[in-house]
Parts: sequence; structure tokens; C-alpha cells
Amino acid sequence: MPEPKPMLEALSGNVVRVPPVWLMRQAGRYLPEYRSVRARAGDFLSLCYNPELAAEVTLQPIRRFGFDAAILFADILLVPHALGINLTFNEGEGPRLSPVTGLAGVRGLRPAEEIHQTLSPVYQTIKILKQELPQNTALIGFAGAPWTVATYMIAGRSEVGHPTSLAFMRKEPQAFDYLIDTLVEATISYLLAQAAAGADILKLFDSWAGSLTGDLFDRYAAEPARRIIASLKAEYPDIPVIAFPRNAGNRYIGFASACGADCTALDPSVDLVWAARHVQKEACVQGNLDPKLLQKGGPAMARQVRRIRETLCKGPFIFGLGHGITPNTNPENVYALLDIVREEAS
Ligand code: 1CP
Repeated sequence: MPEPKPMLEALSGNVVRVPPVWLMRQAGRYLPEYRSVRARAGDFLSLCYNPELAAEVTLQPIRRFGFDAAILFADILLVPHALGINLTFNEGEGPRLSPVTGLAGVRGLRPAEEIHQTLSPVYQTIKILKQELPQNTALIGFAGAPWTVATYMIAGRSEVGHPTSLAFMRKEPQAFDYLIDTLVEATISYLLAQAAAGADILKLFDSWAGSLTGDLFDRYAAEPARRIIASLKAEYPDIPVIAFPRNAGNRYIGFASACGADCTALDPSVDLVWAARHVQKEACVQGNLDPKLLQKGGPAMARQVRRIRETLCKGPFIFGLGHGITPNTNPENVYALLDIVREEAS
């Protein structure tokens, strides 16, 4: 009998007594062993496309902390890169992309079915991880949701409030819809290939969903997620999907039902009692410790970790952060967090 994976238990809607736990960006600069492999790889993209090293950094936090899930080491911006966009990560200034402009620009992208030429090392990383991971550790594959990825492709960088992308949507609706459709197709193809390589769970990061107001949220966050998840479920009905419509506010309600996700990942702004009442009854929830509290550690972190666990543990629940670990987090605080999440309920 293979050992059960607590992550899959929670994702199938069961209440797990000691909740499974993993942390967004659990592989990264807060770990000295990551910084050392990163230096060996050279730049960030070379690390993402090197299956041995990408697998190594994925495994580092599992060895250290024994999380219940490993998340594939890659980035949401590999998809635009595979569609033919220039991409660089420069130390300290975040990603830079060659922006897409106009209908001719979006039509000039590589067809979605050609992304695998660039992305095949990612599938190789998954195959290595399947050999190396402990049996009870689930492997999460992921992609960015179309809107979030589109914001980087249109603005060429990270942009607060996304004025460039929202203006593009308004002024060039045909080009914008073409871009979203291309990203839906590419994301389906990419996630299906991750599932074929062995991912146990798939996660869709819509980190900038909160910039979509009114009808735009349904049209460009919920609907693309629904199309992607429907295609994944048609081929892999047993692979659970986690959706992360960050900063969706009230629109967290109904999101999992609208798009067919098995779990909703909550950002730190979501009220716990409200989430237990309105979001958790639809599907498993994941979250939502503020990464700033993990960075701070001590009694303030301990109090909030217990509150999250106590409020959400009556339904299907995965303990996690509401956003990624900050690079200046002390790994000692992660050990402390795990002790509290895993302490026996009194
Ligand atoms: O210097 C370094 O080593 C680069 C830092 C880094 C890392 C470790 C980047 C650059 N990406 C990653 C890995 C990564 N990115 C993972 C896998 C590792 C893990 O979680 O353990 C994942 C799941 C992502 C996803 C990702 N990339 C998102 C969605 C989640 C989120 O943070 O909201 C986004 C928005 C990105 C884009 C990105 N990648 C990296 C940067 C600096 C950014 C821009 C972030 C921004 O716009 O503010």
C-alpha cells in the first residue's frame, strides 16, 4: 500500500486532524542552500531550465522542513518566454519582458502547441522529483493564470495597479481577447504536460486578480480559470486543482464553484471566520498567514498560526501563507511555525 498523501486527503474534501502544510516560495533566497545553487546556476532562468538543479532546489525545503507538498521550481513567466517573449531577471529589479503591442504583436506569438520546445526541461524536473520525493509528499505543478501573465506581457514588468494592461484591454479589446485566448490554450497545454510528467496537484496563480473590478473579474479571472480547469479535468479527473485569485475580496465566494477548482487559496486580507462560513463550504481552503508575520516570528506569529488552524480546521484545510515567503525570513521561524501547525490539538 502506498503511504497516503495528507495533501490529497484535504483536497478531496476530508478533514485531516493535523492539517497538511507547505509554504508559497518555500524554495528561495531565505535558504542559504538555495543561494548557493542559484550562484552555481548563474541566472535565474538557467536555474529554471536546468532539471537537476531545479529538482535540487525543490527538494531543499522538503529535506529541511518535511513539508507535505513540494512545489516545482519554475516561474509563471516561463510561459510568455516559451511563446517567444524576451525575458530577463536582473538582480534587485524583478522581471523584464519585451512587451507585446497591438493585434499584430499578439498574433506574432508562437502558437500554444509549440511551447514545449522551450518548456521540456520543466517536465524533466518533474520526472526527477517523482523519483526523489518521499511517498507521502505531494508534488504541486503550477502556472500563472492568463490575466496575471498578460499583465507582465503587456507592461513588460511588474506594475502596481496594472494601468497599462487595463488601458490595453479598453483600447484594443480584440488584441487583448486574442492574448487571453492564447494564454488559456498555452496554460492548458503546459499543465497537461506537467500532469503527464507526474504532478499530483496543479495550482493556478492569479496573483493580480484583485485589479479586475466588476464584470472584468468574471470575464478575465473566473472564466479563463473555468476553461483551463475543464480541460484539465477532462483528461485528469483525479488531479486536484488549487485556484489563487489573490485579493478577490467578496468574490472569493463562489469562485471555486464557478471555475471547478478543488481548493481556494486565501490571501492574508481574508477574514478567517468569514472564509470558514462562506468559502470553505464550497471547497478546501488554503492559507493564509501573512508572510510578514512569519518574518517577524515570536508570539505574534504563534497566536495567528493557532487562530488560523482553529478557525479553519473544522473543514477541509491546508495550512499555508497568504503570499510568498520574503527573502529576509529566518528559517528558524519556519521550524517554529511547523511545530505549532503540527502540535496535537488539546
Ligand atoms: O532571485 C531569485 O532567485 C528569483 C526569485 C524568484 C523565485 C524563487 C522568482 C522571480 N520566481 C521564483 C520561483 C517561483 N515563482 C515559484 C516556485 C518556487 C516556490 O514557490 O517555492 C513560484 C510558484 C513562482 C510563481 C510566481 N512568479 C508568481 C505567482 C505567485 C506570487 O508571488 O504572487 C509571480 C507573480 C511570479 C513572477 C515573479 N517571479 C520572480 C519575481 C521577482 C516575480 C515578480 C513578482 C512581482 O511582480 O512582484
